[in-house]
Order: sequence, then C-alpha cells, then structure tokens
Amino acid sequence: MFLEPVGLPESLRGRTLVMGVVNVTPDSFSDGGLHLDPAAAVAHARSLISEGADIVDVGGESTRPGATRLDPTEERRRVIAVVETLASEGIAVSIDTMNADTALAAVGAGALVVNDVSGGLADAAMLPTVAELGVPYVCMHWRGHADRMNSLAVYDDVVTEVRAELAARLDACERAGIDPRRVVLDPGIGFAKEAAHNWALLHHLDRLAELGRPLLIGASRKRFLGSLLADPSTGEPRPTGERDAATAAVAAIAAASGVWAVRVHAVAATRDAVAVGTAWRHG
Ligand code: PMM
Repeated sequence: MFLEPVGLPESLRGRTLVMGVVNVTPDSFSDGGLHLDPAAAVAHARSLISEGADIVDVGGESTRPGATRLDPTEERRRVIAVVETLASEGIAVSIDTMNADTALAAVGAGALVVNDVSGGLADAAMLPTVAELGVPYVCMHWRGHADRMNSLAVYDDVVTEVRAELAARLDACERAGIDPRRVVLDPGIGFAKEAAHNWALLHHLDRLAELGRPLLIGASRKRFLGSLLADPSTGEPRPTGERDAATAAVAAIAAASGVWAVRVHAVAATRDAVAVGTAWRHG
C-alpha cells in the first residue's frame, strides 16, 4: 500500500518522491564542504531538481557519527537564505533540522516539510512548533546525538524495538497537537544502527508500514553500503562517492514496498530506480 502525508501540493502527490540532499555543512560524511557557500548550495539544489528531484532537503548541521553540535544561530545563517531563494523559484524544500527555531524560520522562508532526525527528542519545542506550523513532519528514529550514537546501537530485536520507539514518537506528536496524517516515519538508517540492523529494517519495511504512516528511507551512501561493497582483497570499504548504484538499488526496493520518499545525494540514478520499483509494485 502507498501512504503519503496530507499537506503537500498536488504535484507532489500519488507517488514515491525523490528527495535530493543539500548539505550546507563543512563536515557531512559524503559531501561536507562542497556547498557551504549559499550560492553553491542553491546551484547544487537546482541541479538536483534538473536531474529529477521532487524536493530538496536543506540541512546546516552534520549528523554524521561523531559530529559535534552546531550553534542554532549558525545553522540558520547557513540555511535560511538558501531555503528562501529556492522556495522563491518554486522549488519544493524540506528543512533538515533538530531545532524548533530553525524549523520555524525555514517554514517562514517557504519550506514545505520539516525533517527532524531526532523525532522531536533533541528540542522540546520542536513538536509544539510543528503542530503550530501545520506542515508535514518527518519523524526519524533516534536514540541520541551523533557523538554517542554508535554506543546506542544495541538491540535484541531491532525491527520490533524501532517500530515500538517510532510508535511512541507518533504518540508524542499527537499529544503535542500534530495532526498524525501529517507525520512521516523514518527508521533512521545508520543512526544508532549497525549494518545488520539497517538490513533487518530494510527487509521489514512492511512491519514499519503497519504503523499506518508513510515512510521515508535515507540510505544514501551510508557506511553499511560501504562495508557491503568492501574491496575483497584489502577489506577497505567502498569510498562514499562510489556507493550510488547501491543507493539506487535500495531505493528500488523501498519504492517497490511503497515508501513515500527516498532521500539521496545522486538523484538521476535513484529516479530511474524508483521508476523500476514503482512499476514492479503496480505489476
Ligand atoms: N540521514 C542523514 C541526514 N538527514 N534525514 C532523514 N529523514 N533520514 C535520514 O536517514 C537522514 C536524514 C545523514 O546523511 P547526510 O549526512 O548525507 O545528509
């Protein structure tokens, strides 16, 4: 079954969306520093749209394992002008932030979606702010900040536990006044997860979909793909820039199971993969 959040324009309804990543950061794991200048970030977003992205996800704070927190004022300095420019060009933008004030400013600047990798846990003001804003909200599974998330990757049954923790976040959203029809759930691939956890979650997207909400999958270029494709002779992980075919394969599987959106760095390959997965799903 295909599920999507309410509150999006007609042009973004009825199909699995490709969300292109625009990291306005010096230190993201695969593209840190490439688009720190606002003009470079805007140009990159435009090129993702021309490759077929439906929406661009603009973020100013890196969440790679080990990253330290960023001052929210600096985060806003990085992203708000970029969001404003893109939105004024009619480009659909989501704001990737854990900070309520950044979400507020970005939606004020024209962002259509709030994407919060902390699922409302990093900033107590986030869920009430999103309730007030009334926009679609991506609520990701999260157990703690990047400086300690590797130590939190401990599960007896990862699918059951992630599902239960997402259900609890969905309840928290509702208690804060967010219309549950606006909530998208995300298992948080790579966030407090080892490779085996990521694969188990991707294998059981159907069990996450039973929560009755649309799903977003962000597997793009992540470490579990690097280790899957490690050099057989040296054991060296595949470099981040050479993981896009594998990323597209995950997107095909995700689209085949009816996810709402896939968040990726390299849009063109994933666009095709989503077309394949969607055609397969329709049979
Ligand atoms: N992953 C990253 C950043 N934001 N947002 C959502 N909803 N889901 C994700 O899996 C996700 C995210 C980390 O990747 P990046 O550093 O390449 O942006």
